[in-house]
Amino acid sequence: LKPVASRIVEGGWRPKEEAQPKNELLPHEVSGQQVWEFVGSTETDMEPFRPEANPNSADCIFRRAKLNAWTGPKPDTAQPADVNAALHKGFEFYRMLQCDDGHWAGDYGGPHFLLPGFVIAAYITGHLKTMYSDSHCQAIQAYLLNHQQQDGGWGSHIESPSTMFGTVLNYVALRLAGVDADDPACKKGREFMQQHGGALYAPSWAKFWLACLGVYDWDGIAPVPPEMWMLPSWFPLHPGRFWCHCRMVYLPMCWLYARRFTFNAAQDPVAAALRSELYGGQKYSEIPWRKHVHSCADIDNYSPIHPVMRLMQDVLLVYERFGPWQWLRKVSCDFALEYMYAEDLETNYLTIGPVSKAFHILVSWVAAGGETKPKEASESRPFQAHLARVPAYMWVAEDGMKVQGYNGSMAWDTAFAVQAVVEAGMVESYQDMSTRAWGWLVKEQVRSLPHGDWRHFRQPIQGGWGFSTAEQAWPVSDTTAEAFKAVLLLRKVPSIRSAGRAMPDEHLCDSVRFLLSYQNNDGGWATYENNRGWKWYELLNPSEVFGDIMIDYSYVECSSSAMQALAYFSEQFPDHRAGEIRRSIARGARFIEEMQRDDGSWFGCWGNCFTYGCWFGIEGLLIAGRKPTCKAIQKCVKFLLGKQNPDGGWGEDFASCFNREYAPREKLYGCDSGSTVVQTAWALLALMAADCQESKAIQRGVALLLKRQLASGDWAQENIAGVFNRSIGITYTAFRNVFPLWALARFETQYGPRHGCKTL
Ligand code: LAN
Repeated sequence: LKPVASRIVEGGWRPKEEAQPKNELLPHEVSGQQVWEFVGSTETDMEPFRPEANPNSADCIFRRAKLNAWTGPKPDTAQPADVNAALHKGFEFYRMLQCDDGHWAGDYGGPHFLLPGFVIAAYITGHLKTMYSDSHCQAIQAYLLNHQQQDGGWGSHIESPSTMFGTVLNYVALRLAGVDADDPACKKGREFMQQHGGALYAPSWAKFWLACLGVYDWDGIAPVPPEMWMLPSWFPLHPGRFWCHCRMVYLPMCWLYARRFTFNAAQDPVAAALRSELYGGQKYSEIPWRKHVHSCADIDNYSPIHPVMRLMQDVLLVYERFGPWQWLRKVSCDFALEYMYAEDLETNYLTIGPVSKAFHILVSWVAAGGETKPKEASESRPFQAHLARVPAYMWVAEDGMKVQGYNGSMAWDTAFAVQAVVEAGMVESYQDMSTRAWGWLVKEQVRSLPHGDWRHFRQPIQGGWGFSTAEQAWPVSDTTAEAFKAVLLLRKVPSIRSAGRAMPDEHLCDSVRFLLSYQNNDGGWATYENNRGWKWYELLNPSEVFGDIMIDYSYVECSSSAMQALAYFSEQFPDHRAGEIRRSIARGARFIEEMQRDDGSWFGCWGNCFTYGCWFGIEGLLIAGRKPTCKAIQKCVKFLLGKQNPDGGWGEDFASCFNREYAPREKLYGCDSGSTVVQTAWALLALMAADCQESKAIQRGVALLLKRQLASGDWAQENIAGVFNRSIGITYTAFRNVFPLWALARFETQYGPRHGCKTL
């Protein structure tokens, strides 16, 4: 389903780029947050959002602002004659997008269940207009309207068919942001909800927000008891064992649930109206809430609540009905609140992600007495500090203003850009760009929590890199590894070592300690933490809409990156923990082999999808010393070659992630083929690393990348390339530059010359 053509956000939007000076409310300095402002009303010449075609924004507004601000030499617009020229053109373009402090920023939108949380929290606290100016509100409305689909609903993410999760939340956001109930968009939205049973059939995460807003009764919510925190830590079901994202979302939820916090909806005209709009006019006071605890529309039920969990929820409902043990409840709630405050301070008020962020905004206000003394609560320090960090999550693109999936993907994008330029052998040609990227990466290594914070289930994080910034303080195994690889590669270049910021060797050793300690018993690496639980926890997954969220599993991507980083380190420091590193890589390789599917592929969990997984699988095995001719790698090479499209490219549909079976993409938006440059680049990187003997296939893939390069040196934004929790797509705007460049670099400097095909 495609979005309906709608209003376009007009010009005048500017990202304010510099890192913000330290705000006295915040414990740490803010790094690289973009603050979006509307200046004047000039209509710019930006490309309009193409709603009939691609819902994935091309990030035109940000990119145009960067290009306009560029004062260096302008790139040549001539058609590149060969791969080398295409590489230069691509890097010349990409360096214009680099931020002053050395990182790359971009739109990290995609999910459709984040913005509503921010809007609802802002509305309840009475701060919609403090958090968002009038222009922001207009841009938010535009975003919501742009992504409404022809059937009147919204998807769970920008490429998903409409779901109740997307529709109920975005409908509410649209109304709270000021759109009238009689607006045709609202009418269509209500029709869609009605066709699926109304908001009673929304999934639990949507109902939770409705309950906070006072437009759904707490009796219809599955219990989220805060007492779970009081379980002994050895107990298998202790939430400290859950995947940190799951844990950190249910943390504020349990506190709000225990209080049954409710906005006074009856006194508010919009919320009062929602009480009838969401249920097709059914009388609110007559709705049998208890009957709907488990109701969820079929279109949303990706991982239906397991009977074991249903039973547990039913037992807990009885506990709630007869009144929980008050003393225990109080102690548990106090702990939850203290835990949230600790998380606020550790993450400089960003929290781990956008869902918890919206809940923390609300909690900080309620805990400061917002219900009875709204003025004092609004002035309270935690609430004000939370407001100061709202801009970190906001982004404006040609489809409007959105909440991003994270506070950005800066470290991830910067690490890949560096690896591409190093592989192209062009560090000296792009000296300034490379030195700045080095400086930023060095600065962004996490130095906090060297011993962890075990009271709040945090293992040591010193030496890691986060996916976004160090101040966010949630480093990930593979972002650490990719950033570490970039740093290790750059420090070999003499001009960087002499011109750039110094990085002491001990800091490099910290990263090694970090990576070694993050390896799991199965030999693989998970994301933010060591694995602390078992697969069967998935039986207790309380969210209908996500898959595999209960524990931090080992992933092929994280494992491969970690192994590569450790090997790069050993090459430069052969004496530091050499035996441990060797054994760790060997165990990692066995894990990767076990994860390979019978058809030779690897399932990618964080990128779309098998093409992505295969790239990591192959690189991981190679770094562990497996030969390109070994059976596992050859099987994967065969798999990838079998998926090449007639036009030379590769292209997978999002259905691959959702259904866990390879799904070719039929056609790209407005294009005859289903190939995408990002997936083509992943496949090429994998095949060239494996020294694929079919050099014609590689040449055809490279030709597609060249053909799709735009006159500016950029590539067009194609379909959504990122994924999480099996069912949600997420935009990576940097991928369309860094991966084609990296693949061209590998072709030009390594594979091509080896196979006697230097130029096409
Ligand atoms: C991310 C983004 C980056 C991603 C990679 C580094 C690419 C991956 O290899 C490891 C996992 C990680 C860090 C990751 C985990 C889940 C995140 C944080 C996200 C996809 C970005 C948004 C998502 C987060 C869970 C969104 C909030 C939604 C909830 C359901 C809580």
